[in-house]
Amino acid sequence: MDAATTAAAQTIMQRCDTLGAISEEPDRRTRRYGTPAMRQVNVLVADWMRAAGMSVRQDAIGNLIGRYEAVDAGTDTKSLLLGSHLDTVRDAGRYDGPLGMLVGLAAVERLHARDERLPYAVELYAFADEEGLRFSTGYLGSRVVAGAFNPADLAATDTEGVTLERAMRDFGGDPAALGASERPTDDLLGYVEVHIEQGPVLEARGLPVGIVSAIQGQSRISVTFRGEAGHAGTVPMALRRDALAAAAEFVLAVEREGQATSELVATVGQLNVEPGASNVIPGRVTLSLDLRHPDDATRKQALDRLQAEAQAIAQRRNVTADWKHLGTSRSVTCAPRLRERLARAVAAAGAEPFELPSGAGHDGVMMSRLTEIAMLFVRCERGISHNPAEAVTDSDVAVALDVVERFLTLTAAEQAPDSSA
Ligand code: HGY
Ligand code: MN
Ligand code: MN
Repeated sequence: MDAATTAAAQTIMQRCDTLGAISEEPDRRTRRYGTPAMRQVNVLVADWMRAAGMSVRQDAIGNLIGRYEAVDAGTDTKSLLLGSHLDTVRDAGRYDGPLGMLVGLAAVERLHARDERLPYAVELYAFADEEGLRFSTGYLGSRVVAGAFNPADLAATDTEGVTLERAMRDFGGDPAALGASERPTDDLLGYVEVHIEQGPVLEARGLPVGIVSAIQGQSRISVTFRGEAGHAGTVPMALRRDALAAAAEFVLAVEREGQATSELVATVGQLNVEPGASNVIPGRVTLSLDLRHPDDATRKQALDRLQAEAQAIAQRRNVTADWKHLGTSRSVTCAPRLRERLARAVAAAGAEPFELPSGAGHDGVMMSRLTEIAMLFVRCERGISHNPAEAVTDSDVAVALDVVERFLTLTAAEQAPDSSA
């Protein structure tokens, strides 16, 4: 690897550290949509984009969009989209999201440093919300760009009762302009996202990068069990309508369903117990359900089984179970044409082209509604993610940058008038 690319990779790592130090919590890394921490990272990233020769704008929901114009830009100029997200889960790592956006930024920065322009524009997206931590609605940023935003979500509230609409306005967004933030598709060459693998496959195979074949679909549900709060000392066990005991039975049913259905992953990540006192029988429990599978029909069948099981548990325990659908994203296949071009770029960079599916969701799911998509995974240590121990190496990031730059060159060659694109 040449010294300049290695140095650029080190800058990417330093910027991941800089962004990773910006959090809404003092003792762990958390950046939810629309918070001052997100405003802080947007300011920093906008400065980096402008220094890389990009024009920069913030759209109606707060996505940051940098554009590096084409040579001889005109009305028929095409655009290649790069990007990833800047928000995080709670107690997050520093690479999930920012790494992908920063590799794209570095590729543009190096074009600018060489005073080079491509026969197409490069647009870099720093999405304002992919994880959905604050409002439980994933892909909020890329949904708006893809024209898939659900206006009903404006009424979604966070744990403090703040609506998405309020948070958007406070973040400088404009709910009335969300429709205008949908990206036109007539000039698009595709969307390419670099992201940490968030799994152990590349490390197990000793590969620095991998090409994503498909992104599995997912369902996000909220289930509320309602029983009757009561005195822990006076209500006999036989007379209780314990909402937490019902929820606990359901959590184990979710685990059994995940274990019983091949390739299904089923997770209860959040559980809120009310009133939440040690001497009170829980009257109400709300939990989250995250269900994923490469095949949408299989995921739907598992979801139906779990919904029936929640009702059966509720009936047995004389409580109620309310099932609230928060969001679904279908499985998405990455474009064969872009995967093949990525494979050529990986091989030219001296790495082995290897394809693997993505268990995690990514903004590419939404962007696939606009254009063809491709993703490049970067090996991460022990596959750990959604965890502050998330780790990648400078050398793997340098390979990823090298691959992206070669991909940009191959894309330019395909734009040449005599190419058989
Ligand atoms: O949940 C996911 O798959 C992604 O990290 N939002
Ligand atoms: Mn994530
Ligand atoms: Mn991510």
